[in-house]
Amino acid sequence: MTPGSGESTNHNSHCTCWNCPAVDLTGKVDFRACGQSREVFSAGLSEDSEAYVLAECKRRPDLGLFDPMSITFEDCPEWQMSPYGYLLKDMRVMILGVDGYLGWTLALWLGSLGCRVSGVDNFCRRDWVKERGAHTIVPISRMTDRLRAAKEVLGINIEFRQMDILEERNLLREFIEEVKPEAIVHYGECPSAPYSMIDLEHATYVQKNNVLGTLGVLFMMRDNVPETSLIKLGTMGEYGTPLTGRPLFEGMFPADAVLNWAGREWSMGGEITPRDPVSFYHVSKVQDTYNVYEACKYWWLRSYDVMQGVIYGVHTAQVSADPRLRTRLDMDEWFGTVVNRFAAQAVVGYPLTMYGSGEQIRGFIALEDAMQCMVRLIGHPPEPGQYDVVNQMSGYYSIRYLAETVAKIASKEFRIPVTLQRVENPRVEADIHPFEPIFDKLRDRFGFRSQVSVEEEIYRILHVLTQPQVKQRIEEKKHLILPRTWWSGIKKQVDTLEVLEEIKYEPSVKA
Ligand code: USQ
Repeated sequence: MTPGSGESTNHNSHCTCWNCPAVDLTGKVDFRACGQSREVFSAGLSEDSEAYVLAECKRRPDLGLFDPMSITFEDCPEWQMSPYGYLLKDMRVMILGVDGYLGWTLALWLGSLGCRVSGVDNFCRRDWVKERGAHTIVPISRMTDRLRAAKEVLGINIEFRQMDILEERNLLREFIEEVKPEAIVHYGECPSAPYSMIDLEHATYVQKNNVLGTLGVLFMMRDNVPETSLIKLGTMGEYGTPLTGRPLFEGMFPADAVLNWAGREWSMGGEITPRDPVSFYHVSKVQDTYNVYEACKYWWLRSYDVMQGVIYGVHTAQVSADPRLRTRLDMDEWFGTVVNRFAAQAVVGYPLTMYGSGEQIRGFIALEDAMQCMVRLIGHPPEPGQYDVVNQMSGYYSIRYLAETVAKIASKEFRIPVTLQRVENPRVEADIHPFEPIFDKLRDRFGFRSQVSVEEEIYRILHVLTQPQVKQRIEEKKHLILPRTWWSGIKKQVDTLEVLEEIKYEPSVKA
């Protein structure tokens, strides 16, 4: 993609030092309110009020003490225009989980925009996948080789430390003190619903790792970098798929939402919306939501909680620049997400595995689009004490539609005949349900415009997966395609319910 083409770049020009992580706020203020907006705070500064707040800039100490609302990003030389709006010059961004599918991709993306990227990881994603007998089908390099290649090919230096953010909190604390990140992106959690449903041991592990790991990060931020923004990965799956069909708002009810009961009415505006998570993994994300929300309320931390849809894809300009820079791609039942799995299945002639009716609907986002969203959020930090939620997806589709789309592209562009199958659904999930996600904020407030269509990204995935070395790696793990992790606890491989007709490529009459 051409960075910036057709996108909004001025979404954050009006932000002021009130939002800036380089600024220390000082003064006589009431720190007890969550999400005090600039407007609300200013309104409280009446003439007879004793409250006041002043800013001191760590990057421009010569300014002394000043009114934090007096300088906008547009006016500040430390904020410079990028294809995604203003970004702090050499912004220090720390990525927790930098070795993962998203973490590694984001590190390269941010590095190529001039950010000073640091990252931590304990390589647990590699271990979990290995534990299940699987492997990433797109081969990835060891971290030392990745770092070297990032420097050689893209000129990016990534400051990496190996550590477990839960078990080695002292190391993380030291690293945060040393780097003083201006944004922390938290990808450092176990992302798999089926992995959390294997047995008690796995459920416990996932919840402990995710919830307590994040809790530690919050305390460290309170003590060391309270002005830094936390961009925390949540999931659309926190909301579930309510059968009433009520809209899935972005984390909190909008101002005009009303609860009407027994002839009385209450405003619901600003309250966290109900959650109905769909696995013990998703429950861990709901617990995170409350912990992050509370930390913002108690300590004036600032966070965007990113409810990301199902991610798919292989491509960004940086990961495609060299084989050593590739990010992982999983296709096993535990760590492969559905579109990536379907593409892998198509390549080796395995009937695409739609669970149940295949009519389930989910929000989706391509890797490249997800990266764009993250940069926009980093460049537009929340206000002090602000906890906000974005639903990060670029569209929603049924599983069947996606299977058919993979089949059509495989058949038309790669001459691979593809069959679809319906298999028993090992999960407990509604397979016929209404779905009305609201995902306006990233577009309206942060200027996000999707740059890649589902068809385009599926083409790119198939292009990579049809390479002989990758295809061979799929063949080697073909036996891990059919799921055997049942939410009910039964131990057996799912059975096929129906095999659908092969989707054949029909050239248009013109062609
Ligand atoms: N599905 C199939 N066939 C398959 C695999 C999945 O029909 O071979 C269906 C599932 O039943 C489910 C949907 O596809 O309805 C999505 O499943 P998935 O495995 O692609 O994704 P999920 O388990 O929901 O989790 C993934 C990520 C997780 C993230 C979540 C976003 O692994 O980290 O939180 O997507 S969301 O689904 O919006 O909660």
